[in-house]
Amino acid sequence: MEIVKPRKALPVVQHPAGLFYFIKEMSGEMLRYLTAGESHGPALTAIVDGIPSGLPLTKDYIDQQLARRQGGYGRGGRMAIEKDQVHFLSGVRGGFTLGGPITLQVQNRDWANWSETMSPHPGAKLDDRVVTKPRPGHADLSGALKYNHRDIRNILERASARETAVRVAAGSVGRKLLEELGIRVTGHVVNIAGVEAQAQGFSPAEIAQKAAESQIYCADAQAEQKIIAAIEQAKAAGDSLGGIFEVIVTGLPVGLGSHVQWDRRLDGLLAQAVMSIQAIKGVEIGSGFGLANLPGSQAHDEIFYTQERGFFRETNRAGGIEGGITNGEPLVIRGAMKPIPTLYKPLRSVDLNTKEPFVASIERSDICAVPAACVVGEAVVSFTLAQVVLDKFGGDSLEELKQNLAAYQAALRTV
Ligand code: EPS
Repeated sequence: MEIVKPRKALPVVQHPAGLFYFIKEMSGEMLRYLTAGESHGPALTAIVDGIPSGLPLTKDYIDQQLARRQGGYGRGGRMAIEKDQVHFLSGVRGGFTLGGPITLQVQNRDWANWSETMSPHPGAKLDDRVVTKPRPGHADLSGALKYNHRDIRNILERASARETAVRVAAGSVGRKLLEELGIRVTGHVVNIAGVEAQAQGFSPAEIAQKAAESQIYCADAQAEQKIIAAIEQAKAAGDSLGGIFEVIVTGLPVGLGSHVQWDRRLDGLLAQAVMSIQAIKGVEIGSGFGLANLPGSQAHDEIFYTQERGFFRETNRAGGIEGGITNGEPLVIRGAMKPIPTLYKPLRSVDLNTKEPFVASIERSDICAVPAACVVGEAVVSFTLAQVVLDKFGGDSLEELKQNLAAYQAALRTV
């Protein structure tokens, strides 16, 4: 354990030897969130702790993001039931944050159909809708073994990507904070089922506009048609499809994250955030895996300087991060989503209790949720960036944060 000079009030622990130690404040710990809730429980909840006071925040702002997450061609029957909306239970008054914990709640409309099965009380119908057949690709089997459950429902309810609804709500708070500082987050789908979308030559604002007009949040209308046809084909075949989304962030100051410690490197923090989204199997920053194929002379971004622009680059293969630190270029990060493992065309598996092989029964499912994952990607990237912004600039009110950032930027201009 490392002893550090406290910057803010830090938790103090009693050391076994009787000495008091300060716990090292982890990167991002000033701002954090937790989520709670089951897919067919009454609601999903998030507590966001560490947002400064004075941030304008409305239900409409968050609901817009929730609606985007529910959209996208290829969604299944559940989305016809839900109409996600946020309820503020604490931390916001008159459209502004107060500086205390913000509690966000998204109710599950499907709860009406599950209230007896999912009841927390001893009278719950626990024999209802029991799941004993683990689906390959889900948390079903490993979760049931680890938590010693005989009914896989006790795992799948929490493992479900339904949880991402409230993660988008929490991420939207981070996104709003970034917007106030002139930082913009744009997401778009760049690949579904191997169909590549071309967005070269478009600015992030153009990409955002084109993606907003697309049924699959893709900036390439030709690719969109091919992808919709592929989703239709997969649906007819009882199959599911994965893909890749990209998040671009502009307006980031130089110097977020740090090279000095492994858990402060921003690329690592972002990769963890994106990888934590259900069904994500790969993360890439900038040219990512492609860099492995290039000689060093073609893999880096040469440095230029003019009085007018300061330091700048002509290319952005690093995706805006060098040495774990933002370099002033746009952040570009991609997440690869595997095809949803709940299939109409089931895979072979083995019953948890009888150990008999079976072919899974058909369950309601989405065919493709890559557009939804893109919105979740924007949310988790926003939250992580809000964490490192507050880590570097601090401030208990938005005004103080803005002053701190402005002073840093003014100092940078004198370099
Ligand atoms: C999910 C299974 C489906 C999806 C769900 C994620 O739900 P259900 O089991 O109720 O049909 O619709 O996604 C959402 C509910 C959502 O809001 O995105 C899963 O198993 O992960």
